[in-house]
Amino acid sequence: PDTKNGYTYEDCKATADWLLAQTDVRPKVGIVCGSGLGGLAEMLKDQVAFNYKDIPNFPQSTVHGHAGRLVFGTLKGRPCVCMQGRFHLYEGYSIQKITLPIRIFKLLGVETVMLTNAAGGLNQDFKVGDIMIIKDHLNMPGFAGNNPLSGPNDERFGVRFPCMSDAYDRELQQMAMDVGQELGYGDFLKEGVYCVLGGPSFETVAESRMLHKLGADAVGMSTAPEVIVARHCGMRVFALSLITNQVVMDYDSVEKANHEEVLQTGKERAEQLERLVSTMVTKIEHN
Ligand code: 6GU
Repeated sequence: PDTKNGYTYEDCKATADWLLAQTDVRPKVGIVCGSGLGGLAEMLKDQVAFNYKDIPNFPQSTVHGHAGRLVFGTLKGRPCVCMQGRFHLYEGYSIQKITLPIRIFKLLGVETVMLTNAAGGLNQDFKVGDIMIIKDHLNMPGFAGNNPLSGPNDERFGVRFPCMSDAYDRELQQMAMDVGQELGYGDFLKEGVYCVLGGPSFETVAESRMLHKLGADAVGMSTAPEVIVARHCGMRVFALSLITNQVVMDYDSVEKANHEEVLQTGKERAEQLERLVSTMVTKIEHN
């Protein structure tokens, strides 16, 4: 895979301008769909879609369950752009490459980024099928120096040392709770801290116990790097995890994490998760 790790402002601008020349949609909301959660993209009206392989500078999705299309369109009249399939560290791409689409969002005019993912539940009160509103994250690759903002900083995107204590927009979290209640999702709508690991191997029992002790409620392999890049360039962020499996926390368990389980649960709850996000899109105010 391509591991080019520096994309200049001009690289991003070239990609954004290439896209803007081919669609009249001027999205205010950018959505990133997680594993098995790409159905949201299908809800867009008057679609203009691009395969990742046709977009200049774009990586390609290599994971089963991820389609690999950038879809422009409207959700109940609101202009949106949606990544149907995202990029992960474990695919071998640099962290700058997996977060490139977020900067493209910014240059397309996006003001609010909404992300979804499939995650394993660490919080013992969570059940498979719960939807977790992400209120904060633990960025484990960042602890090891793998941060998407490593390298020269371009002030046209943001400051050298961006604040992350307010990464997840409080108002949007509250809106999700309210909308979720209205839709009758109260029983399975939770909130918590998302922990990202590099993957692709799932956690050992010792690792899962450690993450739980550190304050993580769910664990996955995405989202936090994208959130960092989105906050760096001043976009509002909202993110949801679908709890697709309970992480194995003891040595007696006969459960084993597997990708098929992740995709199956995704299918069952996906529609409700998609309705939550699309309803929120119609309520978000933009300048
Ligand atoms: Cl159990 N772990 C990780 N790291 N990612 C996941 C997952 C588990 N379930 C879905 N995605």
